[in-house]
Amino acid sequence: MKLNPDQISQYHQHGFLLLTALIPQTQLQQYDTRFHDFVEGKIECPSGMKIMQDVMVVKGAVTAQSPLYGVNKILGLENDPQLNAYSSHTELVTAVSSLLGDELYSLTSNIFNKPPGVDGRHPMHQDLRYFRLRPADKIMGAWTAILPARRESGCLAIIPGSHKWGLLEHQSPDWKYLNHGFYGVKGVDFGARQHIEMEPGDTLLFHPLLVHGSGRNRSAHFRRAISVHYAAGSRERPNTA
Ligand SMILES: O=C(O)CCC(=O)C(=O)O
Repeated sequence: MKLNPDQISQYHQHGFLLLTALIPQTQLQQYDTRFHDFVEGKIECPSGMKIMQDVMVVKGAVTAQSPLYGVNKILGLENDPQLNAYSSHTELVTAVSSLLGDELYSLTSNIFNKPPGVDGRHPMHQDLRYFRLRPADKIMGAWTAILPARRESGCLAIIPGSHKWGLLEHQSPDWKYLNHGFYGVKGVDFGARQHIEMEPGDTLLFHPLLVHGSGRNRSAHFRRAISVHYAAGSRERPNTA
């Protein structure tokens, strides 16, 4: 889907753009079935793919009633053609190309699974904290709901315009159960936070400096999404030699 000038200026102004019903249900179903197959051990993970357990399950605070209830995310979808098909989905790539240009690389890709019964919060953070590539404007995240994402089930929350704040200091929040590698921004007032409720197929494009995170799943349902971060061909890797 080629973005129109209004959508492009919305992205630049607010640091995000919500595209409703971008990915069709048939595709979402395929990603979801594949996710189940990996988590349930029906197929082996290819190299580079990792299934991460939720910290509460790892620490024994919660007993997962099935493998699906114990998984926080699958990362590294690139070597599985069926899940990697998401990052080359024509509608998504065309939308992202409207902002980053035609030469795109996948930096990271994940399926985020937020089961009922675990804390599962994702602290408010900026994705650039995790990337060495620069400039920030040449990187973009895409996050598509596979299952409905409601406030009650821990949908994404964002602070509009925060992509203009530069890279903020991050720290490990003082939470009893914090999933591995999760950091949160320090000293930020979350009062302007907006919750982005999404239907399956809805897709959020967001700038890597946009402050965002997600809350606890207080519902009886899973919240699940597939995500990729793109980098434009014209980005640079800092010389670390
Ligand atoms: O899915 C979530 O709960 C958080 C995702 C996120 O923070 C990200 O994609 O950077």
